[in-house]
Amino acid sequence: MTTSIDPGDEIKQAITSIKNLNEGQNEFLQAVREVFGSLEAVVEETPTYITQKILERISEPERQIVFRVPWQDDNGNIHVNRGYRVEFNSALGPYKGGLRFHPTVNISIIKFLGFEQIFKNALTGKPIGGGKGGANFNPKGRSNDEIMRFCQSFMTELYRHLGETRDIPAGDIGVGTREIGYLFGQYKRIANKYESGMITGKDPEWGGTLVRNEATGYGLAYFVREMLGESDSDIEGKTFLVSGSGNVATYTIEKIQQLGGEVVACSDSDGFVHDPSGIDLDLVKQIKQVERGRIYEYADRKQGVNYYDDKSIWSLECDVALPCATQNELLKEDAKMLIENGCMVVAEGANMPATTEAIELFQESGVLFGPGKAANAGGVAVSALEMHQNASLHSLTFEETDKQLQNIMKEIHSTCRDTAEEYGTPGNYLNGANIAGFKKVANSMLALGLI
Ligand code: NDP
Ligand code: 2IT
Repeated sequence: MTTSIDPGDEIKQAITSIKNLNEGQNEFLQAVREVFGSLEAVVEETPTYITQKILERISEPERQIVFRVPWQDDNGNIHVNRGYRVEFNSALGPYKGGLRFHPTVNISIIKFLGFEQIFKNALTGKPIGGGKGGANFNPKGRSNDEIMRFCQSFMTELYRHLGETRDIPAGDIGVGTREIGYLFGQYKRIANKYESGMITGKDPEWGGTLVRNEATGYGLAYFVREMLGESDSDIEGKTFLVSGSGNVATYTIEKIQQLGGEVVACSDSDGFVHDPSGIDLDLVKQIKQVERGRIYEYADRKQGVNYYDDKSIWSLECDVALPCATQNELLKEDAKMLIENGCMVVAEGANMPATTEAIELFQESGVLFGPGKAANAGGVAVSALEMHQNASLHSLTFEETDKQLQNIMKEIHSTCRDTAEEYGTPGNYLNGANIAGFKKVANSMLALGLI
């Protein structure tokens, strides 16, 4: 097909109009630029994406819900937080994506996460659209009762927008099995129905799926195994750095260790511990999951461990770096240190943890880079399995679900690798993930008419 369209120019123009419409939403614009940066050849091949304004439509949420969340602390003081749910795209299925409770949450953060989620969910091959939500609530230091009251207030407003065929939340930063329980309990009470499939990440005792808790971290390890396999290498004997010590970090460490890798550091937002003899995961779980404490306590309790709060975890030597904490936690300077120290592979457990400049450096230096929308898709993929199991009233064993997770991660890896190759950028998983995810969603949008 001949065309007068200049793809690079069209993409630039679309980015400019999206920027003008979303002034100051830096994280969202970063995510948009990162995806659109991979699309030149795609738009050249299919100019309909331009004439049908797919770039503008795909970057505008179908619906954005912002609401007041009033709650009372244990001393009777009243607090007001802001709640969000961005229902971004439902071309492939009902909105699906987590909830984040963290003081930094704002519309830009929720929109970047929702935007990423659209393409991540497409890569899983499951029939799920993209959405994200949360609140600028800080759970740190809050009692169990306070957390429960907050979750109840949050769900009292949000419940009307949710449902197993409409919008299905799950966890993210600050939202784990405990919070999912309180959220589900309040939904059940208001809606007066036991609608298991309206939320995922539930405790397997009452409707959850085995492996969902571990899925993001395990999935990341499986993805890294595939990446290393491309150069006939494997996890056994390699040295790993894992940032964070929450859900994703913990189960990444667990699976990497089971596969024979040596994890020598992990962190929280205050600092990191360096344990050259290998991270003792039982101790991390005791401190972070049982006591809800801080990672410096690890160094207090184990000999030969150093704690640092004045330098970056990425200054340590490693073969593989796995950022699993938060967005923009791995900067250009960090990338430089990792490359100088011989790091071969970086894969994102968190969403957008590496800055654009850091990614560019990795790619220029031949470091294999696995983007979050592919590498951390195991969490939402097992959420989809949870929805399936809820709908069919049939529960799978841990081993059965884990096997499915391994197959899904293998499939996502080969999709990214093959798509990158097909579009002339072999080894560029970022392009592969962006192109494969985008095409699936864009083609479905075209098929559904002007939506
Ligand atoms: P958790 O709340 O369980 O853990 C978050 C971890 O990251 C904690 O160790 C936390 O430390 C640290 N962290 C949070 N904010 C910052 C910050 N500003 N600077 C440094 N460290 C920080 O969340 P998850 O493990 O679930 O999520 C981690 C990442 O993985 C997020 O990017 C999330 O979006 C992504 N993700 C999560 C999935 C899931 O299924 N849960 C699925 C796919 C991606 P501290 O305790 O000090 O705050
Ligand atoms: O970023 C993510 O993929 C998640 N927080 C999990 C979403 C989900 O619906 O399981």
